[in-house]
Amino acid sequence: MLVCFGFINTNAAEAANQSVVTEITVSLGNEANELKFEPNHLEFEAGKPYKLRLINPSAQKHYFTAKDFADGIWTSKVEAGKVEIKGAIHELELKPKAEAEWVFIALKPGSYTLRCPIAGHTEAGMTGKIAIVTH
Ligand SMILES: [Cu+2]
Repeated sequence: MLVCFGFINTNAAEAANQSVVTEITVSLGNEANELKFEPNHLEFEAGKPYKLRLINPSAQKHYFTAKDFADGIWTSKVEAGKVEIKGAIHELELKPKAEAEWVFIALKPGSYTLRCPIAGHTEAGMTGKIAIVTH
């Protein structure tokens, strides 16, 4: 599944979108404890701000690991519970029922790999693709 978060039809719409943070939710695992990211294809537009909401509805912990992607964005902050972390980050671990928000601007166009490095999870299909595109 390809999820495209851009929806630009006119220059006016583009101008209106400039200051709007696009929110995206990605689920790490699910309530059935399947080992996958939902969605597992993400697309961001270079130069635009995003709030990536990560949730873990499953009964086990998972990681959101995408180091090269993390190097291709400018992280403003990560918020989890009452904690706010400023600056670069490469990997997030989410315990069962946890959630976190990653606020960043997509910068470097490219195709990046997402995975959960917990033993057996990548092998079981807990992987994804992240694209940063230019329009
Ligand atoms: Cu996992």
